[in-house]
Amino acid sequence: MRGVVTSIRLPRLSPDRVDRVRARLARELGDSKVVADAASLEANAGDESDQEPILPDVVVRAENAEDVAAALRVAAELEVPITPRAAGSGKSGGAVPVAGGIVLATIGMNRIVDIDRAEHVVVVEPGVVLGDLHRAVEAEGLFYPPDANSLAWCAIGGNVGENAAGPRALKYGATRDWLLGLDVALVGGEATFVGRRTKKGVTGYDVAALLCGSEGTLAVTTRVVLRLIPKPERVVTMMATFADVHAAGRAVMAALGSGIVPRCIELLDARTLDAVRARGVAVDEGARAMLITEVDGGEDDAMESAGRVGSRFDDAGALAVLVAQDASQRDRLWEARRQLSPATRAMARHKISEDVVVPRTKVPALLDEVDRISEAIGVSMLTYGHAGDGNLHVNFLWDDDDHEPRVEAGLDRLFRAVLTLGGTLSGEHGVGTSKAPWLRLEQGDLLVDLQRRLKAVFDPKGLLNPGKIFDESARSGTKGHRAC
Ligand code: 2HG
Ligand code: ZN
Repeated sequence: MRGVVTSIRLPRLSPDRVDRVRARLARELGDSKVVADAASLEANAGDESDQEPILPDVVVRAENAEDVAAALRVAAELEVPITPRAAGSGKSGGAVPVAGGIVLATIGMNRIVDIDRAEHVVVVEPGVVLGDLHRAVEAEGLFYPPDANSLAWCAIGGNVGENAAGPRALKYGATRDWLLGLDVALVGGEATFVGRRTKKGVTGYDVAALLCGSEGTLAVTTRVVLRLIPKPERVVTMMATFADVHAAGRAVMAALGSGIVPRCIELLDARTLDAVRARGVAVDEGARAMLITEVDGGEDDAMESAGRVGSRFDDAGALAVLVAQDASQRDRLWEARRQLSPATRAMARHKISEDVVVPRTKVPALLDEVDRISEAIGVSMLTYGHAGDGNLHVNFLWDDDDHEPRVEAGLDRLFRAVLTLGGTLSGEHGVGTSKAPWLRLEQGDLLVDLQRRLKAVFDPKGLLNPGKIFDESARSGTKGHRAC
């Protein structure tokens, strides 16, 4: 059973209105694309966050941009909430239809439309799975770096909505850094292209950048234009173990000071290593922290770069630094890393995983605070994540339902500590419903209100993905002590 800490429910449509909406959608789109059977509603109710799943009233299975526009037109005309959804792999409640209404599913729009080798551009529909995109462009000798760890099932539409990142963000950045343009449809059904298809372009506001990370609250993506680069010739993967997380934290800083930019430096703390061992990866019992690091580059220089980073790890007191000897060793290590989210979920009945960011020099201070929080609230915690970016997944794991208020208190303390350290609440999973109660704490009233006004420009009646980012009512336990 998942942990349900975030629970927001907005008023729902009356049964009469539900009937009207279903009938109208079926008329506009055809019966096969408009479903409301129990299994379909349930399959579109939740995501991978701690937000309680909520059933929509109807699901539109869009097959093309015209379907998306038609659903948005009906939503506007009948004034019905509409929540876009790609793979539903999000981790902050973004795809949960908290007001019921329509779920607009774009996962069926999964064509890779064009891979332009000359321009280093790929054009895809929003339902394309990230791992499929990687394989397709790499077969052409090209490379799309963002690599959310859910790449086997997450889809590009959601990646754009959340500005998804992943381990390789250390060298290559997140989705927004690779996004050139978008075809989108607005509430009401109007459609337009925003951004560009060329490498450079500065006309007008950067609306594509604004929509990327807007969590499906401003417009719905129907096509995505992404930038590519040549595939690196060689990748070297290293695993370094340490006696404690502080030594690992020092090693991260030493590696970053080496003059090499590794494409990722992933940290796993002691409890996380137990989960890795349980997945069949041999890790020395004395190791209490691990860094998985990768460097990439040309055939000749990647190995030399790896040597330089590895010797920084040795100087910082690594117990061992091992270089993956072949593709199968490397794949096993990454498989264990990429499966950490489900593997740690299996360690307790309830799990919440945060994605806080601190300046990377402050990673050891954050880890100390995590230990103090865990002790203070009596809830087991573990941490892993993208240490090179200072972006850590701090996990709360608990079995006893009655411990939920303790977790709430722990979350509040964690977020305040992160902000005090100069950090931000989310590095890659977004605000959604999960972090909405703390947004003002980070951004202040003016910025939050400015963003609400922007939202009203795109969606004056608040029909598109309501209840996300700005709704502060999601966590009853934290109400009352949310003042900045
Ligand atoms: C990761 O880095 C993902 O594995 C998921 O961002 C993190 O769910 C999690 O704990
Ligand atoms: Zn992550």
